[in-house]
Amino acid sequence: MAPFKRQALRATTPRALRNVLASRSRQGIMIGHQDDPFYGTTWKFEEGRSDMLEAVGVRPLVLGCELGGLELGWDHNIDGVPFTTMFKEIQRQVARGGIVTLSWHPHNPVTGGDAWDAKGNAVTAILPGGAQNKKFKEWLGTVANFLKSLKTAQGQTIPVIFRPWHEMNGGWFWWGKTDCTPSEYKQLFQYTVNTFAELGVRNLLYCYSPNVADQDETVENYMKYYPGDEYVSMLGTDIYAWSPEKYVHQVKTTLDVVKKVAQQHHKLMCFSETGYQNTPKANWFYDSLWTTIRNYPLSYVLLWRNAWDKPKENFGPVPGSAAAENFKKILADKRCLK
Ligand code: BMA
Repeated sequence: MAPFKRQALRATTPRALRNVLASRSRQGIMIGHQDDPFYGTTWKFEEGRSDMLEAVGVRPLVLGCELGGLELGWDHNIDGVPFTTMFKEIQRQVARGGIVTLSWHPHNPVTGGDAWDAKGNAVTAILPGGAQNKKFKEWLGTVANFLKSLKTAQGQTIPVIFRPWHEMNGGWFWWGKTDCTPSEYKQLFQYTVNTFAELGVRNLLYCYSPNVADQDETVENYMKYYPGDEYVSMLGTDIYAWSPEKYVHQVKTTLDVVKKVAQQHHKLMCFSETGYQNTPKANWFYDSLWTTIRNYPLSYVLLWRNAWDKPKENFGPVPGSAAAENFKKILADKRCLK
């Protein structure tokens, strides 16, 4: 197989994107970083910059962007990123041969609080027949317009990975386990996919991404909220090193399950979110993260954001740090696509 080379993404449909991801995942794993071109640990909104580029010499092959706030008609997302800037950076990302994945932390449609306001039986309220269904449909319409607008400078459709309603098996989001049942959750996911289809959104590959399980992951537990094969193209998992001593075990046991399900259901797999807050162990990126995941058939691993607004929220390599030096060992590995 010819060595991997970054070339402008030519895929214009989800199916073509799926083929690109499948073929790349046979060659190796892509590295992703949330919000990479927007801000870093010591800067924000300076065009051309990237913590990852400055720390380890390459831009991430996968760019994660956040849509929260779009549903309310804001011109910037919940982390202060203007949607016009996001649009431009998405174009640049695919022109460089990169991939885009979108997360969405929408506000609570019942209480008006943020995504973490897990109250008000919001999922029941937004499904058909519920008191907030009309409002939710409008929200989906606003988000659909942004998704449909994603085109290259030459006017070609940009297909992206969309990863809505993530970490549903945790108790912190209004679509999570404390405030909705698995059956309601599945309806929410299906309703989102169907409504976007009705609204003419044709550029999404959907990703399902539960949070790490309380006990060792099992197929049954992982699939508890699964909306069905027709609604999902990619299987992910979000695991942070909140308990660093457990991390490697958690990642292995979970990825074993994700791999099994992905093979059985013919889906792509990714490590949809990870990181060790502020990476206090200099060898963590290579010794804990990379050596654990490198032999899985992962499409990519996405490190969460290096937040400009929250000093503790630092998950990618930071320029000049010992952890960034260690990160370079990942890039030197043949299993890493660069
Ligand atoms: C969370 C945190 C928040 C952020 C949100 C959306 O995990 O990083 O600070 O607002 O993601 O990006």
